[in-house]
Amino acid sequence: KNDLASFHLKMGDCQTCHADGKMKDIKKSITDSETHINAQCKECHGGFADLADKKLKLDPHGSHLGEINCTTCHSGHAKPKLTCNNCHNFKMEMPFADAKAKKKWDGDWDQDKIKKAIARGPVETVDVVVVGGGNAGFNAALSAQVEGAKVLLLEKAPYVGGNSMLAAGGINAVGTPQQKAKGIKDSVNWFIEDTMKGGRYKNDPKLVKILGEQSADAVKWLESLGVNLDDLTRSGGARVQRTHRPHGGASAGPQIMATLNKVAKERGIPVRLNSRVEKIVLNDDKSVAGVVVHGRHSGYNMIAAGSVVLATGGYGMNKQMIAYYRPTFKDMTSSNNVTATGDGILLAKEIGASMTDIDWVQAHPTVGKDSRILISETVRGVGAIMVNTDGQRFVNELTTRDRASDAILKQKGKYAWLVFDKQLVEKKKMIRGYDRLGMLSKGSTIEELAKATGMKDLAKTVADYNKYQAAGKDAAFGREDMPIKFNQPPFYAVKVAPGIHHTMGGVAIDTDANVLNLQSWKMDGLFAAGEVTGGVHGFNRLGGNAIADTVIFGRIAGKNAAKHALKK
Ligand code: MEZ
Repeated sequence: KNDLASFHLKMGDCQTCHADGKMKDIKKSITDSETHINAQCKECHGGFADLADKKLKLDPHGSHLGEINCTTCHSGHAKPKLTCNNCHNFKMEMPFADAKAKKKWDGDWDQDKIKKAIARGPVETVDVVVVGGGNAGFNAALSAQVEGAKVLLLEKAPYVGGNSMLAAGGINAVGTPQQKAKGIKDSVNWFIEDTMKGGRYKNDPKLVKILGEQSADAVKWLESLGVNLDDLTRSGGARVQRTHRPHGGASAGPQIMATLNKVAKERGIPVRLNSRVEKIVLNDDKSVAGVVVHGRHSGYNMIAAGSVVLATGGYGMNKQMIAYYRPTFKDMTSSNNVTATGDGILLAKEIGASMTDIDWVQAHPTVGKDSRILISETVRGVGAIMVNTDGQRFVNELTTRDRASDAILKQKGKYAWLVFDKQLVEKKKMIRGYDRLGMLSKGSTIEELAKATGMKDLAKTVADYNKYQAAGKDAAFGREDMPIKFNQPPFYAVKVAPGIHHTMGGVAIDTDANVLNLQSWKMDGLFAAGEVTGGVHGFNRLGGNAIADTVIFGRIAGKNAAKHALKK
């Protein structure tokens, strides 16, 4: 048979696993996180660094997913999954591809099994359950533990990270040593004003105030854990450079997530993978009693907890929810992780939580056309211009995302090109990544690039832009920051179109990250942070404010959840 287990028969025989009683032992050793199996894989094969194949242009063992479980892609008797192709479109051969497909373990939520799990009572008790293993979840878990709480983090995917792992940009913060070193004048009030203006003044000002005031501390905290955030760039809608990023132009998200995961491990916080929460259980007095979790191997079980933190992310990959809340975006691509299915919103709604701005969905203007790959706002921040199919600029590249997306959708073909030169490729590791993915068109002159892409007016546009850049004033669109003159070949272009990126609305929270009910009262023991919530970003989120939101409100939620549980 052509499956991984049969292949490994070389090492032993069927009896290695199937001898009397042996399967029982093996089954017992299989936890939902599949830790034991993965440890066994690594015992023979080493880690991903050992498996990385330098000869491959794109190596699945050396990706931004980091050291995820081997079983995320490979399984014993069943067909392997090319997890990368949740977002990419690689023509990569998977070994044992013709093994039989395995039944999905995480189909519908089974109400009958949920009821039975509640009736059986809790199999485990902790102080705080954190639902979701992205940036908000890990920050909540770490903060809850600092308060002395026994914490358990549950993640439905076979790997952690959610949308945070895909975050390319960085974290917005004001008053940091990085801004000081670059002589950037900024203030908390400017941060707040930019965020409110970007959100069309529909944000909750109390939440935005916290975002601005605690942003520098959020950067300091991430740095204290080992994240490098030395670089600064300017994101759309910000009046100064305040997006903090890793130096060398690497994407921020993978670095942050790898660090948080490592620190959680070092601090002994259990992170349980393949574990989807399908119910928040309430006591008769409506206080939180715990959750029902559906584990890939363990099935349905209730876990008792004094507090629950929802950190499940948004609903950008839930087609039904998009079609319902934002029908005009229903056929749009999405930059989101497959995990962004709105679970937390559904869980909270079911027990009477109130929602804020639930129908506000952000389209990021620059997702690679016909792909799910985000071309980071950083690319415009460090100098790229955006032009239409004729090679003409049509918008201030650093305007807010809603305006840039609307402007693109009015162009011929509803797409645009980002154009830049060698300087950006040298500066930004992430751009070299787009090149490896085959997304860039190239020309050794602007004219050559124009010919390759059919942008007839590109040479004139670039010449005009270079004049504005030299004069320090964009006479065409009022772009405030023009860091590069286009004069270093080769020249590059990448085709982009708007894609669903962030769902601004969600569970209503107060400044302590308590979830609010329909009467705007605190729901006793229920907290939430990050993209699952609404109110922080209003109708439009600024680039760099998501990581700020997830770190700041993740920490607030974790701390308050712990205090609440410990005082019970
Ligand atoms: O905050 C973001 O979503 C962001 C900065 C994205 C990006 O374009 O890199």
